[in-house]
Amino acid sequence: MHIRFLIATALLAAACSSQAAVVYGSNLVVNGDAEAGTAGWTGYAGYNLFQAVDYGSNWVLPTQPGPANRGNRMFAGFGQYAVGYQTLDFGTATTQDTSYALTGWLGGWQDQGDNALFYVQFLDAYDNEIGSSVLGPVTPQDRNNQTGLMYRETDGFVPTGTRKLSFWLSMERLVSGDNDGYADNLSFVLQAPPANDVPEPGMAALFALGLGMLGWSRKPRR
Ligand SMILES: [Ca+2]
Ligand SMILES: [Ca+2]
Repeated sequence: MHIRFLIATALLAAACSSQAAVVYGSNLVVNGDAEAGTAGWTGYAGYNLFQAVDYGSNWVLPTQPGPANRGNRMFAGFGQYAVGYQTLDFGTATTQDTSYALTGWLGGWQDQGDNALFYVQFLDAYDNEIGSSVLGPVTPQDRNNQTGLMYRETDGFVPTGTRKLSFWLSMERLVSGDNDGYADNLSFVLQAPPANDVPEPGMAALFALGLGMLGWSRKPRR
């Protein structure tokens, strides 16, 4: 009897970990605040990966416009075009009426037009883009020609059938040697559909299976 219980538990654990399921209410961008350098981000062939730089006189001062909780580092461009991305696979499609909030701080240097974009792709199981959302660019006019970062946000509903997300951060250099497209505190958060929607059928069934087998295995033997 013990074996069956263990198998049921193992199956349940394996199914739940591989069917990662959709995570609500927390930031799904890995290292969106640059505090871990460029960890979590992958470069794209033919482009430079952006860099993580310390707040300071070469870039944005700790006292210049930007997030209050900016930490020690932010992202800055590198070369003429800098690109990095990360992809998250839920292993299952998002439920209808799942909504999202995309937020971040973007900016640049003085009156230079160098800028940053934060772009999210909604992908189906075959990596087709079935929707997208973007923050930026923040222009020198937006910043009153002041060095710093400005808060941007947008929200909406996740396209039905979305199974993966790809987050893209890119910077474009328009003036002088440094690529002064800046970004920090990038965030993408999902909100669950209203409670009366049907729960995730796969996991519900697996839980029922696991608990059913557990109950069965505990029946006294005589
Ligand atoms: Ca930071
Ligand atoms: Ca520049």
